[in-house]
Amino acid sequence: MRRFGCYYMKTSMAEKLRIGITCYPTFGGSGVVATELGIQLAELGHEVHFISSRLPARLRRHTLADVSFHEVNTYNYALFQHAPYTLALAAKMADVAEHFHLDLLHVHYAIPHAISAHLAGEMLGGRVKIVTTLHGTDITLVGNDPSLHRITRFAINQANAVTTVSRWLADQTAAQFQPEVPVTVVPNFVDPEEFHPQLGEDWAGKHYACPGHPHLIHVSNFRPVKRAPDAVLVLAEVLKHHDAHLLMVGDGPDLPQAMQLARELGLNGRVTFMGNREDVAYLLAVCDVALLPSASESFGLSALEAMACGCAVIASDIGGLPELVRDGRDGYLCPVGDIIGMAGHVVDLLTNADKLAHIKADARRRAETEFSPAAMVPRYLEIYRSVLAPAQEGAHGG
Ligand code: GMT
Repeated sequence: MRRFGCYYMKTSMAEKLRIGITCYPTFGGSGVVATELGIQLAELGHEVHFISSRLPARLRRHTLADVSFHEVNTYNYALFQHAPYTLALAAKMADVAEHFHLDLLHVHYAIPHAISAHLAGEMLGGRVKIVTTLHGTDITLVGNDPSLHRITRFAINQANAVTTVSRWLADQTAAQFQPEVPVTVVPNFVDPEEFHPQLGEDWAGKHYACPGHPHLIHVSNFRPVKRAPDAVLVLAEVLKHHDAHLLMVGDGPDLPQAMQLARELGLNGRVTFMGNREDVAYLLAVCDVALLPSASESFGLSALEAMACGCAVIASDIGGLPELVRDGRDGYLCPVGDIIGMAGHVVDLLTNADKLAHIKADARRRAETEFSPAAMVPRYLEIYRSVLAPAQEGAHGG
């Protein structure tokens, strides 16, 4: 049960904003953050409209009483190779913004959402403001492809405000796109009441875990950048020295490879592949150590969710992860692909109960205090108010 009253004051009618949020509706971190932000804003009394191709995954668990969802439907004429989603989204954004008098559109992930928002803004004669949050591969991979670089830069520069989820990503954005607009860092956040260590205690699904064994967990979309098979290799190395069980949560292109590796290494009784799950928080809460062996990570939301559930995090020392995981305090950071190093830290933690307990508690405390909605949502609201300020002044003055 959420207790938002503890976090902030409810918004008065005069301060109420009407906000459109667009994100990918899948289990990806950018969609999760966008959804949680929308829920938090609605809890504060703002009017929130999600505009997306499907109901965002995390919104399925939420009662829709205080947020609206507008589905983008594409038209696939026989002449087209692909239905034009970017245009359908732009048209839907403009419709929703006009009908519900939206103050702003907050889009998560530049491609194609920031382009659609710009088009919607143009259709409405600039009456709706645009805030774009860059999440990672929209800058480092997709937006950097020669076919999309120019339009990504254009979209960034058309926004009224741009945010990134880490300092590292802000630096990457500056280096690769030389933005002409200021870029503000607003790190991701986690709801410490939804993700907390006690969740596992009375959980009916406990049987997924193997009682009596220490538990490792890897949660990702199993894309190559996550290096999910490395988690299996770490487990194999750990088992040479200590008992352990690994939960592999999520689905994606590298899942078959990770499963095959587990079979080849004879780990079948020691690793459980669980697919996509709605109860990730419960799974994290019954685990001790979360593994994030990614090759690139602008922030690492799954590390933060693990920390909130009291897991120590063993992660790659790359991207925005060092801004989240303090080496030696919330877990350990190792070079990408350093299986032996990662396994060594796991074994060290599993054989040293006091150290593990300390790190688990520190990780939880950091998530709860420094990466909470209370810490981050006001920063987004400040950005919203700053982009709306000139318009509001004009409206009052005129
Ligand atoms: O950028 C992506 O590949 C997808 C994106 C997502 O939707 O999950 O992940 C990025 O955004 C997350 C939320 O801000 C971050 O926690 C992830 O670190 C980031 N992924 C990468 O940078 C690879």
